Amino acid sequence: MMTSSQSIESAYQAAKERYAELGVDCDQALLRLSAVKLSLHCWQGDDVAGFERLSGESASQDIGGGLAVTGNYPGRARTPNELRADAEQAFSLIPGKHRFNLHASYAETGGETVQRSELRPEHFAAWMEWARDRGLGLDFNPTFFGHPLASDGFTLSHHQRSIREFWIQHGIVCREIAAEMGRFVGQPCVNNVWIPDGMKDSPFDRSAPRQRLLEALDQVFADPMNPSHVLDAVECKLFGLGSESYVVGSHEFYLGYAITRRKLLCLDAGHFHPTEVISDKISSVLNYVEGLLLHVSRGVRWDSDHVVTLTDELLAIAQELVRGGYLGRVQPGLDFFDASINRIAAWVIGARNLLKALLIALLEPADTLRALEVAGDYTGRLAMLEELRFMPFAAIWDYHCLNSDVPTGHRWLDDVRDYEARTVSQRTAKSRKD
Ligand code: RNT
Ligand code: ZN
Repeated sequence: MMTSSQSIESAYQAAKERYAELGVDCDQALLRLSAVKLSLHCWQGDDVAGFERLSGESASQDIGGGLAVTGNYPGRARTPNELRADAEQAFSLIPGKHRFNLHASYAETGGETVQRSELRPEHFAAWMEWARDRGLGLDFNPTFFGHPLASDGFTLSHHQRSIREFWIQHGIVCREIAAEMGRFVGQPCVNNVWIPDGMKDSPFDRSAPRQRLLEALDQVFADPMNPSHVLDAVECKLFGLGSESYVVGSHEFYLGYAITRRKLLCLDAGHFHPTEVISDKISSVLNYVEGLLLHVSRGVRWDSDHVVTLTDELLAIAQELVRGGYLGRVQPGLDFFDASINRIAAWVIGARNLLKALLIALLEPADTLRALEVAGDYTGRLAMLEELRFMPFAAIWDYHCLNSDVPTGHRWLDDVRDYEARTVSQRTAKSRKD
């Protein structure tokens, strides 16, 4: 009997020959896949709760900003150490070396109350040490929600100067924190600005909040910073819960901002009309912006943040990145939150799916398809694309997992269940460990 690693290797050899017949080099595809660094969002691990409030609050608390986490699966991370342990467990099941994406609300202040406008890099020292020790990159986000000064739905575009200034200051200190993170871990930290500002019902004045936002952002970004430490990104949105009629930071607002101020544009897959897809936007906006941050997510009806599955749109996003040669200019990140299933499994499913989609895209016979298209042979193009859907990419993926020391196939779930039995299920709403 063959051992499972032998059978994975022989399946790989057979699949590799099939791909070679199409002119595709599987080893090369895996090399390219290994270089991809995903940004794994911390907030799936604890339902976007952060550590500013006391632990033990119900998982479905209102985090504000129109963000709603539904579900009450037991065992959410309640402390920084639990979240780090859970993230490590997830990373151990995802092939490759990646990045961890933090929000300002995950500061560790040692029990002290620190205003968001006064956060400093030292409040993230433990995160930085943890990341550097494990060879992880870090990304960052100022937190413009879940705060009394955001409770009326406005932050950087607030009509009241003092509130606006509080949030501008928050934006400024977060950039400094992000720059220190990037310097410390030795890879640039993407600092992404998303604000919830908007209105439930039709505003009378759509213009003034946008002018205020523009000025506020210019103040946040006034200090030129070293791009090898921090890269600024701005995230647009069409509507949110409670901001159905008007969002200040709309697509056009931030597209213009990113172009004129040379920022990265963040496209979140769940932030557009239900039939609108971000895959078709990538090759357009990259003519004008230097780079993109992607929040790969899955919208379902009114929710923009379901766990990423291997959908046609996920494949289309991955294909755009590979076909357009954009992997060097686009930072792929995940953004979803589901509290109804094991949270570590949610991370692993989403991250493995994004990597699988990239692998499938890397295994396309690009030259052949381009030639067919240029020749006007759309019959051949369609036939080839349909054949590709049924190629043995699972054998290539398994081989990649084997070589990356992570479980192949569905075996990763055994590790998650084991960890759950040992650790996560021991957590109760009331106990607090560190
Ligand atoms: C909200 C945005 C934003 C958040 C995170 C928590 O609609 O997508 O990216 O999900 O900052
Ligand atoms: Zn997002």
